[in-house]
Amino acid sequence: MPSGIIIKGIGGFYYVKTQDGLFECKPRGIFRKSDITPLPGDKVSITVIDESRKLGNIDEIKPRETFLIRPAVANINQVAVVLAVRSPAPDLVLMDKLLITAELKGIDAVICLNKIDLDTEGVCSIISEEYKKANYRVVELSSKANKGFDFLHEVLCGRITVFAGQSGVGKSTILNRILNSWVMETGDVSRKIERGRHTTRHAELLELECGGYVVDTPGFSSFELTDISHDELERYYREFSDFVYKCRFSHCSHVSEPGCCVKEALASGLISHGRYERYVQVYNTLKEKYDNIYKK
Ligand SMILES: Nc1nc2c(ncn2[C@@H]2O[C@H](COP(=O)(O)OP(=O)(O)OP(=O)(O)O)[C@@H](O)[C@H]2O)c(=O)[nH]1
Ligand SMILES: [Mg+2]
Ligand SMILES: [Zn+2]
Repeated sequence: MPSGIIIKGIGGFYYVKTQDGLFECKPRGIFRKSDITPLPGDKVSITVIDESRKLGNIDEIKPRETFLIRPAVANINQVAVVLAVRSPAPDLVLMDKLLITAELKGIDAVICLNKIDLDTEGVCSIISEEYKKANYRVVELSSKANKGFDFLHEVLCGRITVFAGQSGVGKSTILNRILNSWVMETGDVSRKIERGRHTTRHAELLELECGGYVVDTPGFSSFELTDISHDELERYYREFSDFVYKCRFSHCSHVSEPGCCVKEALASGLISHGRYERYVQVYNTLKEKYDNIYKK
């Protein structure tokens, strides 16, 4: 039984990339009965029905390492959070929420600071320093000025990466550039990433020549955290991890308690003010939500 990875699903058919090429497959009836829907990114075993016409059945879906809901895609191991230095104005709270979600799901994150050709105010270096301090890799990019793509290539090879971020920051433009230079020909249908409002809501994995896959997603205008409570928020800030367990109170929220080591680290410049202030903002929002549910 050949095995492969689902790169795309359209109208009940799934396109499975195997060593012997791309197969158009139907899932076996058993999946419908057990309520399991195959997803792009799923690693599967198939039975070949017709070798020459490349048709098959999906027999088995391997356990998922990770699972995203929007877009619905499995086995992603890296998220590239894209932000523009300008146009649209950077929404750092939205970016932090995406980073928090990645940490929660155990997906590595890299930051793509895009449209650096528009950076006349030094925004790029401020944001870049802030997130490097928080232990994130930052790729400074411009599709227009053709900058940063060598480093991006290095970051993407061998991983399954989803591009996410605010609407209009340039995700599809980056993906198109990748598509034109580093993507394998799969003999597949669509060969151009759509732009703007019509961006497909169905994820498609594009295979890189150097190994690995990339996935475009429609942009967010807002994004709410789910499955996280205020008292565990600290876990999803990489740069807090050396300090949180040293606070005087074991349940320190790092907002107003005395003897807080996170605040000490902030005062000595080891944690950036912007990230900390946004932590407090996100914390308060989550706490309010909790109080509204449980304290009425
Ligand atoms: N100046 C400049 N403009 C860019 C750059 N990259 C993309 N743009 C422009 O930014 C706009 C939005 O680009 P898209 O690639 O559609 O953005 P997106 O993130 O895919 O947007 P959504 O699909 O809505 O989430 C387009 O008008 C692009 O031409 C860049 O590096 N520099
Ligand atoms: Mg797009
Ligand atoms: Zn504390």
